[in-house]
Amino acid sequence: MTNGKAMKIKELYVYAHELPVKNGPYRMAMSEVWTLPTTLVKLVSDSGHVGWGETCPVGATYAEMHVGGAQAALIAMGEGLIGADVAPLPLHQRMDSLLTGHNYAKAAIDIAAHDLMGRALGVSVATLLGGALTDRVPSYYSTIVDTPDASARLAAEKAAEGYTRLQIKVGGRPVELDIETLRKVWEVVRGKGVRLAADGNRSLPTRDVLTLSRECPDIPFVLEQPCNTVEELARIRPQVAHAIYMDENSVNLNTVISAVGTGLVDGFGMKVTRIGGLHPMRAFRDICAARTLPHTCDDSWGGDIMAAACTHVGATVQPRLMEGAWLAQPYIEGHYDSRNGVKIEGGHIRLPTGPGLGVIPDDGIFGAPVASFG
Ligand code: 0XW
Ligand code: MG
Repeated sequence: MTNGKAMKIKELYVYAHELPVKNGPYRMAMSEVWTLPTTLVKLVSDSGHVGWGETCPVGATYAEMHVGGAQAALIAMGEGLIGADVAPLPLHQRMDSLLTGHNYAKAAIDIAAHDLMGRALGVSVATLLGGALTDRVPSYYSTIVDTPDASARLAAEKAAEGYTRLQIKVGGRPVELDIETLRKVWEVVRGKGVRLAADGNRSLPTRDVLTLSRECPDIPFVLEQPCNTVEELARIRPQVAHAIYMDENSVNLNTVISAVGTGLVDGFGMKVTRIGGLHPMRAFRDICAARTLPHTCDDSWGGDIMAAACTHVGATVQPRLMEGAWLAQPYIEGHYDSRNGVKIEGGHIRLPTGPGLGVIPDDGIFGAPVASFG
């Protein structure tokens, strides 16, 4: 119990851990990755409670995030966070007073603080975020950039497993191949209640997006982050028939507000760490709800801590707007928590039970910390 007193951070530990890609590589339009170094944060409060956070960029070129940057930012803030209030508003204020930007590093602290508060109060992180609307959160499956036949085979398999949404990676090759891929995928999933996203991961010239949309007028995919910049999205916006979702460009709440306010996009692929953690994610969720915009609640990669964070916030999204929580779990061997590891079953994720994130890493799994404070 906290007896109504503000809890302060007493100790902060940073750990490094490697997550090899099962059956790698994971291939997107402009990058492929074989193993992902992840960064874990453990907070201990003056009340003796513990909380875990995580941040794991999917390589160095997916977005403006880098494992070395995450660790450097956490180390830069470490000493200044000792004595800070774990409640999200004062905590974010303290982090912003120590370092500008670096949302993806601050997110690890934010997630750990939510976990700690939930455990101290005996409630789940979903409860702290406003309350779960479901205990079974939909995930979605993301293919890699592959041949049309291989993508269609996988799409059929995943639809049969129970996924209600499939994200087909496109880009980095002649657009004709992407068109053929989307056609073949549609042939096998049509009528099965599966929503489709064509994710270009910033790679397509506007010319190719226009061709893709023009050649597939009958396939109801959303175009997820097809081009590199906000300006390119604005240029194609009036010319394409397909809905547009923003992913990599939505780097903070300010960008989100502009994109929503100007009607630039129809939804978002959102990453908990890119936006700065669960506290800003809650504001993002509510902004989207105000304009009836669907969105995902994922991260770019990560183990059980990240998976639990995505699932908890995903459970608080109105189901009709919830596009799914993508997890790296199908690409990862094993779990941090051998009893309560977060899993996708039948395309859905059971909301972890237990206070906080509901996931507690097994003892000693991350070895010695790379940095410690307090
Ligand atoms: C499919 N994801 C959630 C996993 C990779 O990190 C990329 C990302 C996306 O939607 O771009
Ligand atoms: Mg995406």
